[in-house]
Amino acid sequence: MKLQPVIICTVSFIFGQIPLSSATPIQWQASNGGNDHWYDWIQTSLNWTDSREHAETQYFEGIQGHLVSITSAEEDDFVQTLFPAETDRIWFGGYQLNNDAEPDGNWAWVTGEDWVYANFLYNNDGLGDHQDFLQWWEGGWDDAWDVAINSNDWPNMGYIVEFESNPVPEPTTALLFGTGLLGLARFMKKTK
Ligand SMILES: [Ca+2]
Ligand SMILES: [Ca+2]
Ligand SMILES: [Ca+2]
Repeated sequence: MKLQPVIICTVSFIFGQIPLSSATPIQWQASNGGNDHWYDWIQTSLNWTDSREHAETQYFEGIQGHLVSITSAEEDDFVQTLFPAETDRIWFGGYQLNNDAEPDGNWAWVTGEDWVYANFLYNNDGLGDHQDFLQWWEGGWDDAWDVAINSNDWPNMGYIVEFESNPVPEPTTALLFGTGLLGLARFMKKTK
């Protein structure tokens, strides 16, 4: 019983080190028409450039992350399930090349994927000149300046990270597989 305070202190110390900003990534499953990629909403007050770098330091099941690329209406719909619709100021991995003024467009994804889909709230004329970085804003996409976000004004700010590949087998699958091998080894030993 004397150990209890030590345990409580240790537990709170450990949990104090875990970023509160990140939940477990959620998979857009192929069985639901997805690509089996994993996505997560990271709550930070970083600007777009720093969020891009931060996303690339994120790993899930050994897979490196990147700021989300959204290349279909279906992927857009899935990404929107990761945060409340009324949430503003969430960075996505789109940016404008060459600091172009609107309506020039010239949008690109951090992944180099083709810009084949967009969901801007306003028509091109309403997009901001030299606002070159893609964010979620009041129910749709918007271009924004590359500025850090005041967390007092925007408590749910952050970015979406995407992990491209399928993870390693679930522990239960690995365990079953291992148990199967063990059974096979025993069977072969017996039959020798
Ligand atoms: Ca994507
Ligand atoms: Ca712009
Ligand atoms: Ca804008």
